[in-house]
Amino acid sequence: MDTTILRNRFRKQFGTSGDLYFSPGRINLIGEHTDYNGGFVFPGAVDKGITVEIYRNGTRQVKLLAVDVEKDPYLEFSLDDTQKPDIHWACYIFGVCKELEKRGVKVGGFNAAFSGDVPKGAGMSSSAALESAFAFALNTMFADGRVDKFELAKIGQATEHNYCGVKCGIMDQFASVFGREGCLIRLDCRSLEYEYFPFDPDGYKLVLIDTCVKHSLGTEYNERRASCEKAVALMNEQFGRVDTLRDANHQMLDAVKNDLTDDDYRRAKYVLDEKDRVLAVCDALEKGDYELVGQKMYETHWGLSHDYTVSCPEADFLVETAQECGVTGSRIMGGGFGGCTINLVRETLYDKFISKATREYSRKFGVIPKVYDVTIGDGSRKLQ
Ligand code: GAF
Repeated sequence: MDTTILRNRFRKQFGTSGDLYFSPGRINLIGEHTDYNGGFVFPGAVDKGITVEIYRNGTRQVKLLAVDVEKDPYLEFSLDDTQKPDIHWACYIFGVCKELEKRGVKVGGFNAAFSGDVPKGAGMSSSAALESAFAFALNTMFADGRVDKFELAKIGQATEHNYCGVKCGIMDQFASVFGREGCLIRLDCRSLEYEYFPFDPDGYKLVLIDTCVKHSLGTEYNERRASCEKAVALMNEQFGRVDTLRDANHQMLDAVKNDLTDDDYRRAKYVLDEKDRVLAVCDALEKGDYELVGQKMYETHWGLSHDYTVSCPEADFLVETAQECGVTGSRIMGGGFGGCTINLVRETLYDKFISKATREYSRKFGVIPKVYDVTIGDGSRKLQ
């Protein structure tokens, strides 16, 4: 990302310059809504993210400039405030300060400006990029990097839970902090064991198509999580030792079906199916069987659309178009309700697919979808 504008705005606002930190957004190949169910996910960091310029100001005051925000881009809060700010973007930074303090870090006042190139509301987790950028920077500045990377990811997640109203899992913050260039990460969200998978499928590309339907996670996302928790509680009552859907199987779910609403049942069923799909994709990747990977991506999409009900007509249309074009795999990515589809497409088909998808989408919805070629990049870091 070109930091010229950020640096100029910082200097104009604060009269000096500071250090630069960066954290990325993420993609996810497969394993959607499995993270808060103790399952596996397969994300990677992207080369787009949030850059923060920051320096200590020696007070208890935090002074913030959101360079990309038009309305109310400047805000201050005190580290002694107990109420979170009224402005949504500032809650992420307030939350990160509070969560670091809970873990014993003596955060001091600072001046910061931030800017990003990860599209907001596109399902690439710009919010995790923001949390991780500040968590990484403040940990470096005020704790000499003492807080480990696992805890930095948990700080971002706790910020979402406690200050932003989203009961998310750990995937987005983990991918943002732990990302590695050219690699996807197979993450076990129960144990947090992880493994880097070099991902450079010969003859294929990963491309995102943005429906431009902006989503922000909140009530509907939390309702999905609550459905899973209801199913878990019933199975735990009946069978014991069911802490998350990771501990359950289809037979157990069917045994409690009559005590669940149809929505809750189908949502829990989707998660159990997805759990199996992620493991099948791991095997397929090891064998270089990208056609099978793609088939599983389609299956995930239909599960997300019909059972988990987090898709939208725009994403369904893009996935159907991909299928008609013979694209290897396609599905809605991230929390859902809009944002991007992720597509695994043979290089020879790429141009034909992109032009058909953009043309037909624009004709149907009156909006030209954005296209982002995926480059898998590194995680949180200080820039030189
Ligand atoms: C959002 C959440 F933040 C993640 O934790 C995850 O649940 C994802 O939706 C769905 O897989 O990005």
